[in-house]
Amino acid sequence: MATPNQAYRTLDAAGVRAYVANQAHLAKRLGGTPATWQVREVSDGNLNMVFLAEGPAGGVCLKQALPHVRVDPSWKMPLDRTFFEAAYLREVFPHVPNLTTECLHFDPEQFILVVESLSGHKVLRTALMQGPVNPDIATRIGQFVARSTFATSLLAEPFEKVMNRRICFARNQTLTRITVDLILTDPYIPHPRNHWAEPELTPVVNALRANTALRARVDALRLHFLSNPQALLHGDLHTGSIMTTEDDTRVIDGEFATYGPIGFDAGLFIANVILSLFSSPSGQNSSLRINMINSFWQEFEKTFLTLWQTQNPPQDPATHYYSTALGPISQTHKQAFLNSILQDTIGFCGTEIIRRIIGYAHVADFSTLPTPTHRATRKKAALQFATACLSPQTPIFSIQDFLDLLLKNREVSN
Ligand code: SR1
Ligand code: MG
Repeated sequence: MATPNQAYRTLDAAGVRAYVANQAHLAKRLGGTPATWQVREVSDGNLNMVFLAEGPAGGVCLKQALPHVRVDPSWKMPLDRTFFEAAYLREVFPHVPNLTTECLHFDPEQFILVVESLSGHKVLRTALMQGPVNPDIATRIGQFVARSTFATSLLAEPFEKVMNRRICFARNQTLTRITVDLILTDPYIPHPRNHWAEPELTPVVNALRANTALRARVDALRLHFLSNPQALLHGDLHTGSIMTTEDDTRVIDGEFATYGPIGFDAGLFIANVILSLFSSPSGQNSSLRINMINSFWQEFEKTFLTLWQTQNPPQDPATHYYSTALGPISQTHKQAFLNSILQDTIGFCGTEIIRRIIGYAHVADFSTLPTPTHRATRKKAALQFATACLSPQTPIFSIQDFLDLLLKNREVSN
């Protein structure tokens, strides 16, 4: 399945038109005749080709895997990532139907995935770079993470179902390798994939790498990521994986889906809001971003706990984890579980910030700052904050402690 077979062809816009025309259920969504459809390439991420096809009745988004990384053709890659994205959507869509897209079609020979078109939506990273956004967007992502992870965890289903799904997603090894290398390994060692433009960052990078306590924490997080299959993760929940309007928010791009610790998804989302905070030209948008992080976490915690309290466990008594029949002690155990997710979230948040500044795949957010000096100052401050997130000495026991620390670091960089 993973290597191109004889039938595989990389599509261009004309190929997309012909492909959609050949799939009756997709052609019907667009309406009209294929000759009247608008087809345009909108590839934006690092890995795949993406097209929008629109007709008089509606549109679809078609994504095709390439046998290499889109932004680096010398980096060869198997094609099966589209399979995992389709499988992820099929698993989580029933639990978050208004917060992601439905898989309309998957082609296992052409490695094509088709979902509904979100042509009226903006990428959240771009929206944040352009100005204020509706803070409810973060609340919706809190819902998304709570619902998608709870539903695929042992708290919601008998272990046999969970383990079968784990077997499936354990095969997503090419993209898991990217995560393990790019987020949790490379930035802490000299590696040709790392880069940064500002020479002022070099002493900060050297200090990071000389910090043995920090490196031990990252080591522990890497092991934790690979050995704690708490729930099915999106696996790449940055602000480029979220499309939004004022009142509608969808999570896209679940190709990195894998079982892992829930704090990984939460940490990546929060880290990318923080990158936006450190790169925002004036301090005026800080409170919006702080509110977003707070709302995200409050909603995540509330929704996850409510699902846990109210969902009738299946008949199997072996799934009654922290049963409410245990009285107050069950609450204590549930809260301890949520607290451990917060600790994971803070750790993975630190690693995501670091890799987006000195690793392979940077973020566009800092390009809104006017000069290289401004960019260096803010990136240094973000790295200092990430270092604190990964320091065993930093006392962070609640989301409020975390936000206080963040504000302190942000103020210093002004
Ligand atoms: C080679 S892929 C680099 C990055 O792009 C994806 O969106 C993931 O974030 C990955 O780490
Ligand atoms: Mg992506």
